[in-house]
Amino acid sequence: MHRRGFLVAGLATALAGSRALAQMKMDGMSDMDSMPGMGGHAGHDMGAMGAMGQSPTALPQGEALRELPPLANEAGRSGLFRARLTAEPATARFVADRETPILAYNGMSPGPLIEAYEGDRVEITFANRIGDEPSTIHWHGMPVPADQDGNPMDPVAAGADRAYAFELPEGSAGSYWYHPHPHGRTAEQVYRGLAGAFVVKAKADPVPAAYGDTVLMFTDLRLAADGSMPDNTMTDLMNGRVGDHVLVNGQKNPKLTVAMGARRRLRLYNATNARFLRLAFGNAAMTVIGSDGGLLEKPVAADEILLSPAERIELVVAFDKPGTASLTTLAYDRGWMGPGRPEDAGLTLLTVEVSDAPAEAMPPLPERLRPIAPLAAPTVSRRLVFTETMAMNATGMEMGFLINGKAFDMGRVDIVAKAGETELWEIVNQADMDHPFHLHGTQFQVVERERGGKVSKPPYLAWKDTVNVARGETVRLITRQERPGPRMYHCHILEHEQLGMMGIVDVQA
Ligand SMILES: [Cu+2]
Repeated sequence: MHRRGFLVAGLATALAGSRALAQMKMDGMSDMDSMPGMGGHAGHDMGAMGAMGQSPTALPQGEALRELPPLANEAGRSGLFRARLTAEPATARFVADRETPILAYNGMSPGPLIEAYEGDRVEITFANRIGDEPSTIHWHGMPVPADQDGNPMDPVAAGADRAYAFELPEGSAGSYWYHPHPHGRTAEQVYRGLAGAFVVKAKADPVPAAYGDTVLMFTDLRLAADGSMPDNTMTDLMNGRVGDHVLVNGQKNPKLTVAMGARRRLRLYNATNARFLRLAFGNAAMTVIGSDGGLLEKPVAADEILLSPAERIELVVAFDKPGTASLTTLAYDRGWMGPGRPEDAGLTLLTVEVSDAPAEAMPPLPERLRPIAPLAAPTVSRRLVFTETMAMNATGMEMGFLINGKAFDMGRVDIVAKAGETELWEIVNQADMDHPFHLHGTQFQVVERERGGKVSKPPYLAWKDTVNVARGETVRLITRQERPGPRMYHCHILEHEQLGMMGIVDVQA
């Protein structure tokens, strides 16, 4: 605590010339005095800094839940999904009398829902019309070739088009998403609105169709009084940007109406930059049926779930009691630097009205969903140590989010791996905050966690591409890259990724 206190107290006075300031200038901040609470006197007033961006703006609640509009398939034949995604400035009306400039895919935020099937070929032309900055589309979690993955080494220039093409292999059904991944600009492009869901459906799905299939995409909105989205602050850069309103499919606490006895299949996406969502469904029973990379082997009942940034989970929720069933947040301490820790408990994200009239009898969930083969014994092991460094030096305040002591360098390969080889990755979090670890190019299996000398096994086998590594925790996972090429691994608190917590594994044939 002493260290943190020192650093935070020194922060505002040391901003000039700091790496963090350079970052903020890149993000469009030209003048520190334009930040509320950050004038020349702010050095001692951490309360003002913590209040930055806090907005009393009220958003309407209780509107009928909007299902994400699907992206139309222009191919006109089965086996091929062909479409165009244009990223461009747009406006949204979160509050009645104010327009909010956002970034949108095809005019929407979240972007349109892409639904394709295992075995399909996907051809999507991306048009970058954001303005004067590069972008990419990263197909988060999807088994696409390295040169189609939209990584930072492969930018799409402002005004340019780029065709992405890949096949969806058998067995790849799951809840993926797409978002920009350009060097140094990912955090801002995402919080301004660029993210969408990509659901790969199984040809034979064991989950009863009567449950429906609804994506709930969580994003995190901060609005200034004039309706605009404020730029990132120092607090945001340290902790990752947490907004004032958690939205579901772009709406605050929307309403879903179901008949008593209904079961609903819900795909929950944490598409926020940095908000940890520990969730419970009051008055309704949750069963986990899937993770980032598709279905589990069998359903697992859950009282609560933790969804860290970029994670997804598939649930079946049983609405057996009449009245109201609410999806709410529980307290979760993910480690917070400095003042301004946001409220995280007691937020209602979705309200479900369960009518008295009984639903038509629903078929039961099968006891087995699909087999998951455990990855074979690893032949290589790697150790990745996450640290945060914040120190004063001659030029000011230096913030670093590091892996094995190094900040990301696009010209450096950190790990050389071999396609088809099974590896054990040990992710060691020696920092003061939780860091959700994401690996591109493949899905992995978590085998154990260790914290305070206690080792625990995960409650079930699952395919994951993102896993939270709590502060002081070590997560061991097994992974295998099937395709050659460079792949990113990074913290999915996007501000941390941008400030250096990322590396490259080069997979060789
Ligand atoms: Cu992080």
